[in-house]
Amino acid sequence: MKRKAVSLLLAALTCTTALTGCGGQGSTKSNSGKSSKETSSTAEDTVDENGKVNGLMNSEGLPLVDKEGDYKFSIFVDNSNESDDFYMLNEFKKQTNVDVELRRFPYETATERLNLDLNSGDYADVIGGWTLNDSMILTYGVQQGVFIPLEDIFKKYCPNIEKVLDLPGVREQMTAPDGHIYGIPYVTGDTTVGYSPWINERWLKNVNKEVPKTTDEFEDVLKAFKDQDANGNGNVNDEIPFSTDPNNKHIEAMTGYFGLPMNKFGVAIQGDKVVYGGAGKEYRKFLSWFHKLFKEGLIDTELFTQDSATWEGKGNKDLYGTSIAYGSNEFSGIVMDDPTQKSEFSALPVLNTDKDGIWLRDTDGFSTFRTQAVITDNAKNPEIICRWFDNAFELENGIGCNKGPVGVDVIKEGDDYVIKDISSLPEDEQEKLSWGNLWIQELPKYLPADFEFKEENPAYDEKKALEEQYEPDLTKDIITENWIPLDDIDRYSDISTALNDYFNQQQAMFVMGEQDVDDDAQWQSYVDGLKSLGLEDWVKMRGLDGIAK
Ligand SMILES: [Ca+2]
Repeated sequence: MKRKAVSLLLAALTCTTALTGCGGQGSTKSNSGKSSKETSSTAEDTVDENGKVNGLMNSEGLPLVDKEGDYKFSIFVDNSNESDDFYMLNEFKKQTNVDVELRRFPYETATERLNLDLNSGDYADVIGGWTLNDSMILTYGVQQGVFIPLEDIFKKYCPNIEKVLDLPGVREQMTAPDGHIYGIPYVTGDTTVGYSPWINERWLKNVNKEVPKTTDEFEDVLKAFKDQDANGNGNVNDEIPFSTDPNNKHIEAMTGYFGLPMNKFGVAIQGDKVVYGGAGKEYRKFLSWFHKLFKEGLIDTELFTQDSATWEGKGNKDLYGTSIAYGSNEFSGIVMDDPTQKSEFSALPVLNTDKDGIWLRDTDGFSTFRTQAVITDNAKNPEIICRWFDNAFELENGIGCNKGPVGVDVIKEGDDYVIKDISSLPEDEQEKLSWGNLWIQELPKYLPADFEFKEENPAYDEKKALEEQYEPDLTKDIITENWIPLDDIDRYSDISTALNDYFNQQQAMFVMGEQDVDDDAQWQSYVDGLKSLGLEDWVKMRGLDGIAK
């Protein structure tokens, strides 16, 4: 579910991604008046003799306002739930006395609706979900002041949000180029290794091979898979030694085996620099090696043409020796989260670690989404809204939003939170406690990244095993996102699309041998093609340190 959300986010951003921190020096013009007015908002707060901030909010503790109906705010969000009845939303109303009016639209129509709202001036007090992006923060926040700066309110009233901002790199990621924070941070536990190759251990046994440690040994194993009846069905010709998830092929990640760990946009880590790697000699080495495997019949011939269903179907028929995937469950045909089942696949080790082999660290164990909720200048008493979110970030409220309310389907035992089996509850009760009905999952919530539930029958966690295995061979740093200067956003987006299409199309041609990666003139022509699409400008806007040669 989270991955779906992330892919939506990426789509919405059209990869407004780049390097470390935001800083994004200068670039964006700030629209003078508005920001300075809003910056002083908490300085003008008054506290009366009853301890009320601005005549309404209790300065400490719960409830936030004295009685139900004293304060109400609206939230615009993309969400396709059947009803407005969210378990934790009701809990928060009891805790805070604050009412929420939801304006929910499915993702497909939310963007258009939000633009209409913003143009008409009749927008909600809070805008949240996957429809926001960096460009909107710059336009409606930095330039127009429709979204208001929140950092002073956080500092004064929101200890839980402050703790989240103090996590490594989060405040930098959240801070817009004008120095203000416009979003309520959404930080969520994430994997350090996204997509990676998985290798079939039963096949390895059947062909009498050890787990490979180098690209040569790997090639040797793939050949054995191809030449023998590795799946043991009596047919020596049906084995597909190597395949990959068609929507997330990520074969360029294997450039890490040759010393240049790279993401799917070709952005790579080279020592302490972040560079464009798609024109680099290591990527060329990888393509040359991978083309050789292709030529030897070791790679799925449908690699560049199949859809997900085809890929999964072949996996379910036991035809793969290796495949790249987020998790092997996606193609191995076993039932996910069933503690009695462990996939026959395990993580292929990072290859060539005796030389330069290294793998890209995707996250530091958590991801920061910086455009998940903003407060608009239509909101009265934005300090109440910030504290409402701050209260949602309390540990047991975070547990409630993520897994279920404590005392109902999560039980506290000592310091542990144990997930309770609720399958004996009536169906409508179970329905109320389902993930999508707990909380508007498109909005920020928070659980510490290292928080673990205690499960009575924990399922084998292949992802955790993978992370532990890869940890010594991961890059120290991750690739992060910068703020693309507002004036550059359209051009950046156009070049990104063109570069991406070209990179993928040329990759397929090199792998399949439609052009020769080992031919200097053909390689140079590919590199020139990248440059003619605007690679050099793109690298500057993306804040990279250069282009790997
Ligand atoms: Ca066979």
